[in-house]
Amino acid sequence: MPFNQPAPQLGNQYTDDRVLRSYLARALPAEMLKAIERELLELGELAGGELYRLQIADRLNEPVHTPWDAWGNRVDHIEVSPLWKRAERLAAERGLIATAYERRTGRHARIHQFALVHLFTPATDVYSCPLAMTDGAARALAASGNKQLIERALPHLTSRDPAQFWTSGQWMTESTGGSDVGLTQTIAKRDGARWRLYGRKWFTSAATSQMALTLARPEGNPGGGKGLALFYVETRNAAGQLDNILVHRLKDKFGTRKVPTAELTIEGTPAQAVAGEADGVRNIAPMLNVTRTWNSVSAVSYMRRGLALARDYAKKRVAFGAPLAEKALHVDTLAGLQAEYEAGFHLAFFAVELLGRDETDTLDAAGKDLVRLITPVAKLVTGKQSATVLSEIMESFGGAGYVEDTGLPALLRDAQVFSIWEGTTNVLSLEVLRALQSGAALSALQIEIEMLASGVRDVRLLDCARSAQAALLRAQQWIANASGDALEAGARRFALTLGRAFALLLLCRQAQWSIDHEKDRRAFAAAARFAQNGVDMIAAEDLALSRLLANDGPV
Ligand code: MFK
Repeated sequence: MPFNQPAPQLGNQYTDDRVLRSYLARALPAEMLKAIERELLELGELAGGELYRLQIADRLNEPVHTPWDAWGNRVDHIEVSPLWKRAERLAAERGLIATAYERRTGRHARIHQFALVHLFTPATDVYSCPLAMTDGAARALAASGNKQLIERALPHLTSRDPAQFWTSGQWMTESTGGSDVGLTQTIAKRDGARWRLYGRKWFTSAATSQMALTLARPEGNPGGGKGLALFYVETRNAAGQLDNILVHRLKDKFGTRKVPTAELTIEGTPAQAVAGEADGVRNIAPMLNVTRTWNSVSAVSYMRRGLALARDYAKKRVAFGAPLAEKALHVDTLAGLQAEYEAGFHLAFFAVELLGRDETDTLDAAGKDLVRLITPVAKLVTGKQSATVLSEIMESFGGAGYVEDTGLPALLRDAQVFSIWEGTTNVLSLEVLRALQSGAALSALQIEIEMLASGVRDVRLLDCARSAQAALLRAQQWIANASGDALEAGARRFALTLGRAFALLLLCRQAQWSIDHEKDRRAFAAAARFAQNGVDMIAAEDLALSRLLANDGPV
């Protein structure tokens, strides 16, 4: 009988996730956690059971675009995979969006919602993409104060009834640029009380949504982001057909293969202005901040999924006389990855907490500046971590990790998107510099730093907290002295240092709590290891040398 390696298995993804459970036990009142724990247990069971089996079975399915029907009618039908159909129903029924707007858990509603997101995302092959945009659209519409659109769309976007539930697209990217959105070429022309939009959208994720928020330039407006306006579009007319929207093709992407990302032209699509006839980028910003928070939690949840599989495999896989879980070098490798996950988790959920506090009006102006700072920081740090960790996870399976029908390569391909969409690492590093301009964000961060550090008592944790503070101080000294091109060139190192060092402090807080309340030193081990992994990226690079290197000669 030849040897067959037992496959890695998943258990209940809530029960098994010590990091999520310990965080919720600290962050939520005990009675509240008790009240919502059944939801988490059920979703955790689905994620590790039925959905995981469905993911494996659904592996080769991808969305299919049918432009024409048999009789020559343009239909642009997009059929998503069975997993995604199941995910859409579940998302509504389990309140993946509704939870944040019903606020059954009051000011903790965002923590509650994102705990569900953390369990749901890696179990549904990035169905979190349309959900993120749906949540972002709900937030941007609510922030706009446009009563008519709020009454029209919000009940659908936040519904728990699959028959009523809508998802929303976020149509920003054009071929002129996914980052420099001010170059948008789509034109808005007046048509009585409403508008009609004309243009080509180059990267419309999840093109199956019932509505979208998009940017277009009202005729006669100046160039740049300020001359754009934010528009609300319902994608289908009363007859159920796409309303002057042509889907050209679905993108042939490296990962997120289940996400029906389309190129489309809008050729007179009816639209309503959401908040006036200009300042579109400013008005869509609430949406971006929500989708970036989804991105952070999703990036972290992918690390968790990879680790859950790798840990189970390490117990079962015997090599050189013992299970991998007993091999010192394998243990050392997984420990480094688990530390990245834990630190990323606490950074992402800190952004979640800030979003919640922002929505429930408990933040002052400095607090709002802190949201603007932490949201991109969390997104860029966790995005980078996710791709790196999933690459190592693949390697931890040896050759099996490189084989498609294990389902493992898809994890790495999907994780690679988290640092790209919703603002690349570099674009968000520049956003971090803008967030500092008011001057209040760093002071607000400093208050958080001191509060976190003052709660640490364990002697070895104190060392970790001190190295985090030292890195944060160095980052602050660097930014106080940098200017011009040197400031821009160092922006990524600055943002990563801020994020990783702050994540270490958050991890120290959790570790101290876990020692005190759970007699558990695993979070402590994570903090010690994350400090070793490195949090200080500040370096005095010579820009002239960088130019020589990057351009392979002077330019
Ligand atoms: C798992 C979940 C993942 C989610 C899946 C979603 C899939 C969707 C796929 C996509 O759509 S990916 C494309 C997403 N696109 C981006 O994230 C755009 C990236 N580019 C940027 O973020 C640029 O920095 C930006 C477009 C904002 C630059 O444009 P501008 O016109 O140069 O903007 P500017 O001048 O910096 O800001 C304009 C106004 O908006 C300013 O306010 P004022 O008018 O009062 O001066 C800014 O302060 C404000 N603003 C910009 N970003 C903001 C913001 N306000 C608050 N928060 C922000 N983040």
